[in-house]
Amino acid sequence: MEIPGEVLKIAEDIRTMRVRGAGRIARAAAYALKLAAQRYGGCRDAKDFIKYMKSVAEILGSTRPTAVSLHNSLRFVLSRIEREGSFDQMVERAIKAAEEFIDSSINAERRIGELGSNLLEEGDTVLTHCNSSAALSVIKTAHKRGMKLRVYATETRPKFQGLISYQDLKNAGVPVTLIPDSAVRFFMREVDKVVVGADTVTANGAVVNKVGTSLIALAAHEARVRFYVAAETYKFSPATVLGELVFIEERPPEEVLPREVFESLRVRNPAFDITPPEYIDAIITEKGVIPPKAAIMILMEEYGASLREELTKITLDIEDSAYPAALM
Ligand code: RUB
Repeated sequence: MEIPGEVLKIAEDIRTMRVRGAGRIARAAAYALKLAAQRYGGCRDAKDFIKYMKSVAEILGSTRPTAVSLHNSLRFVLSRIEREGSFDQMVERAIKAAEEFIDSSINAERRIGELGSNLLEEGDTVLTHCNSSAALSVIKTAHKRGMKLRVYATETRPKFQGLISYQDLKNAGVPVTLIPDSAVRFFMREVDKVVVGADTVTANGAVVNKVGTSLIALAAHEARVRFYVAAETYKFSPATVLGELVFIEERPPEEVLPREVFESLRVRNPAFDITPPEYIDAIITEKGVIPPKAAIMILMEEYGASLREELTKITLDIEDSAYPAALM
């Protein structure tokens, strides 16, 4: 079944980071599924349609491996299609579910801004890393409420997403200064709060975000500066409840150095790192501000039924195992 060019273009835009940031990626993927449903040209058979939508989801899901938001948005739409009986109902449901996901994602970002802004105080200096719409929503909402803030935005090498944050904050009227990533510890003594985003939150409350985040968390911890993560609940990873590890994307060396230089050098370019829960004061979600250790509760609330099903399967597998139970 042919996949429409516009859908493949969205996948390519995510892969090449023309569309980037965990929230935007998730919304783009939902939109691509909606387009795929609208442009479907195969036979009007429910099974064929599901197969087609799954193959579209597979292409979209393979574009950026770390952000669980992408997979959760695909799962959100696909699981709703599967509940329908007829072909027509499935197409209609795919379009509605994609729109529902996009709307709720935008609302979640706004709500995170409202809840997170309560954590900031008049006169605060805030440091942010990379370009997170959720983190910027916190800062911009506080600014809109009349709070006087100053912001340090890290450059975020090698892709310089910090410049996007800088421009966005400047446009919103927030006083902002750009600093090199390596200057974070130097400036930490002036910082009152760190606010960053997340690509994935694990069941134990660890946060996967742009590489460098965990170093910033260490510097904040050392200086006793509060470290907040702004993350919608669809950035929480259900697979980590079952012990799955988060795959960290490594991007091409061309992003670090021009080809003529790196050809003689060995270069590695991880896009994300992991900040342990011990270094995080709170995660700001649209459902409330939670301690990182409460991540499992969010996951059970969001995915409880399917997780319980998976956990039962694991138990059954163990029971069926030839390995003597007494040795387990
Ligand atoms: C972006 C990044 C952002 C999170 C959260 O990385 O790490 O902090 O995705 O962003 P990249 P948001 O530029 O490699 O996609 O809050 O906008 O979802």
